[in-house]
Amino acid sequence: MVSVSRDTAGDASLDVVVVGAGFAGLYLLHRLRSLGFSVRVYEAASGVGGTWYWNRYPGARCDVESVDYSYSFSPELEQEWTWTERYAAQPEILAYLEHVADRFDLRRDIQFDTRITSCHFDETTDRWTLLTDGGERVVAPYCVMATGCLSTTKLPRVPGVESFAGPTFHTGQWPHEPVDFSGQRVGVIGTGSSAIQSIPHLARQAAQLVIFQRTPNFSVPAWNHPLDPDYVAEVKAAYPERRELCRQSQAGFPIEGTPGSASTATEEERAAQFGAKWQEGGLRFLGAFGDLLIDPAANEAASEFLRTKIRERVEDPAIAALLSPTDYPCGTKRLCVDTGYYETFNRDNVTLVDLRRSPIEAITPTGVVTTEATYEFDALVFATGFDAMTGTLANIDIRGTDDLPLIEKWHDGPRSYLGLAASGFPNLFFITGPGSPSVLSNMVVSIEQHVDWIADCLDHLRRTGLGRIEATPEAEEQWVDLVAQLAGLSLFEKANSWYIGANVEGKPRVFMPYLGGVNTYRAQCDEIAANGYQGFSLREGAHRVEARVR
Ligand code: N01
Repeated sequence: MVSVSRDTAGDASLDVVVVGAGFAGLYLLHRLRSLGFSVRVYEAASGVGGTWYWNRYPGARCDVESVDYSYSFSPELEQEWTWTERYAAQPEILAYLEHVADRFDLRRDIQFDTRITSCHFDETTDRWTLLTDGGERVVAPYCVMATGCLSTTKLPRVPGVESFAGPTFHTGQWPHEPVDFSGQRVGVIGTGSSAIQSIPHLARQAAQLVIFQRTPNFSVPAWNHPLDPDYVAEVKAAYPERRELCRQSQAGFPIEGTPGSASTATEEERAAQFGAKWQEGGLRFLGAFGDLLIDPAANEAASEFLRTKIRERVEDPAIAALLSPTDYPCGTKRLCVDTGYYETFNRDNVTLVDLRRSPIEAITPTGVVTTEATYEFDALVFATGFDAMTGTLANIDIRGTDDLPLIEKWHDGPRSYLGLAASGFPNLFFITGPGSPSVLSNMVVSIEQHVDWIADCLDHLRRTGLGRIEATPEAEEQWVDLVAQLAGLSLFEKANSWYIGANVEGKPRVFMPYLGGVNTYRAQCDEIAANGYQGFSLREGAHRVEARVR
């Protein structure tokens, strides 16, 4: 356990407090500890893993290829860990993170089963005071929110939602023990990525599966398969170059070259390219052409290609039509990656209910009532998503200078500088926060970049004898404008997605991720640091963080 000193009030006192022990919190703890900072991570779960701790629903799997969805900071770790499938399933990713926690001896500085409920900045001491749900007070000059982008689950706002008498499950809070739906009548609400991954599994087990769909999604096959040992050896031999390609790419994947334009391609060229990318599978489809998320006509060609595939995979044309999105451009809601999703609707025990035609009126103790019918169930699965990107931060009472609540500052949408910091909230950092590439990139690449930037920044402050860093209102304003401008150039604002907060009633409609690409973003962050943390005001703090040898 970290040797936590106590201040005069007897509160635990650290250099840095980190909230969350997922991919971000684990690496941050390792980096900061190596630099000699005293750090403690607070984690609500009973174990490490973040999103991969909670999302244990059947079929949960990453949509980024496993060899790229992994840390690059340790060449030894890269060589000793061997991924077994093209897209790793949840248990394998969790095992990887548990291995990382053990290998780097991280657990001794993580306090599990502890939720941070508030986080207040004290301007007289330039320190953050955090309260835990167990009543503990923690004081530190620096605080980092490594709370993840998709960690606060959301139930549908439907009368009686809590009244169902049988077991209910949310995909984002799945039990640790296997759930057996054999012989049961099961209802699933939602058809996003989590539903699309779990539905084929649920359909194989349940006696009857009824799926309630409000908005159909586009999905591309994963073509998942065990990894060939020769391929793994090749990847391991060339990891440094592969990682660099990821860092210098648009979205954090090892892609060389720039894709052409669908608008200038002929119909035959488009068909050939879409076909080739479909065969490659997964998110690569959106890389078929460079203008798919910018040009409406280019996107419509891709969308129609995907709809054709749905018609090929689903036997009943009426069901295929219901499953085919027509009112938003493909990719502007997260593209799903599936294994046998559409084919599941060819099964006799599966029913699709169109909520646009007959919305849910209520959930009752025995089932779901729509405007047209009543469905009785033994179990209900909510695959209804998350209050993404800001929900978890909003659930913590975060207050900056002048006691300003973050939730009030972000009332009309999140405002940050680089997605890393916010003016009025000195010495507070977000990892993959709103305003950074985050969810539109390979998260591990973006997390490592943020962790390294923050660690270098804290080291710089310590070496220069400074103790307070805060984004200036002007820099923040410019950054918020840039993020909005980039979103305006894209098609993303045409969809009611969680990227734009549309899935949460009352949430401001603001597109949250930065669309300039991880390559450009990294260069901007590096330049800002090299220029003495341009856009931040730095000064001596009322505290001093001393270098320690650990
Ligand atoms: O959540 P979602 P998710 N009545 O918000 C529906 C990542 N992820 O957990 O679209 C009826 O996408 C809602 O309908 P609508 C990935 O980034 C990755 O599936 O709002 N329906 C929608 O269909 C993903 O994007 C993987 O009309 C209601 C569904 O519930 C993100 O997590 C796997 C409703 C929610 O879909 C979130 O995915 C899983 C209501 N009142 C997740 N409220 C990988 O592959 C909501 N819905 C790595």
